[in-house]
Amino acid sequence: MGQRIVRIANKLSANIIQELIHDDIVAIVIEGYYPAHLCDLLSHNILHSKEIDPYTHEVVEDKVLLQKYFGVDRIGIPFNSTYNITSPAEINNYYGEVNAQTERLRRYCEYYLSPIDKLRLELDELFVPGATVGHFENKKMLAGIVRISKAEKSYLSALEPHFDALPPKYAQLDAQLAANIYVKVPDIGGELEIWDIPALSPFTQAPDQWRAQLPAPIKIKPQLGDLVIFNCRKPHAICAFVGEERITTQMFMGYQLEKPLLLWN
Ligand SMILES: O=C(O)CCC(=O)C(=O)O
Repeated sequence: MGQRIVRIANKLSANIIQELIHDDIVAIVIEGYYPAHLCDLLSHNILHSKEIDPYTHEVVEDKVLLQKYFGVDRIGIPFNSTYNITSPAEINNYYGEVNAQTERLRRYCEYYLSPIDKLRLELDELFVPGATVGHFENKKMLAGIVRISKAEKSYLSALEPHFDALPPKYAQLDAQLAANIYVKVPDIGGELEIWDIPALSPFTQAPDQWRAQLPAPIKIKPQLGDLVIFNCRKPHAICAFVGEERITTQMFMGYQLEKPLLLWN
C-alpha cells in the first residue's frame, strides 16, 4: 500500500469527517480554520495565564499504568490524568472544574467564538447524528484544553510516539480522533508525525524503541489557525522545534456507530 492521503481543505464537511472515521484518509487539515488575529489574541492571553500545569500521557510499562511527561504543558484538566487515581474526591475534582475551565477558555478568547466552540458547533451542524460533550460517568466532561510546548523541551515529544485511547469502561468507541487548532506555531520544526498503522487498543504496551520499528511517518506542518484531526489511537509524535512556543487548543472526538460524536478531554 502506498502512502495514503492527508485531506487538505478550507472547510470542514460531513464527507471529510466520514472519510477519517472510516480510515480512508490519515488526517484532515482545514487551513486557516481560526482567524490569525484571534489566534494572536488567544495565545497572548494563554501565555499570561497563571494556570499552566504539566500535561501527562498514560503509558503502560510492565503492565503498570504510568503518567509520563513529554514536555507539553496544559491549561485545563484532561480526563486521562484521573486514570491512576482511585480516590473519588480527586476524580470529582475533574468534573467539579469543568464549567470553570470552559468559561476560562472563553474568557481567554475575550468572548469571541473560541476555536473549540467553533468546532463543536460545526461538528454538530455537519455530522449526522450530531456532536455533543461526552458524559461517560453520567456527568458532563470537559471539552477543550490548551496545550503549550516550549522549544527547549520539545525534543521530549519527539523521542518516541504515543497514542491516546479512552479505556472501554467509560465508553466503547469505534474510533477516537484528536482535533487540534494551532493558535501559535514555531517557524522551524513542530510537525505532527502520524504513523499510518492500524489504531491501537487501550492499554497496549508500546515496544521499546518503538519509533525504530515503525514505518516512515506522515508529517504535517501545521500553520497558524489550522485545524488538524487524526485518529489518535495511531502512534503520533511532535517534532522538536526552535523559536517561540507552540500552542494548540485540543479535544478528543469519540465515534460510535449511528451515535453523536462524543467530545471530551
Ligand atoms: O500537537 C499536536 O500536533 C498533536 C497533539 C496530540 O498529541 C494529540 O492531540 O493527541
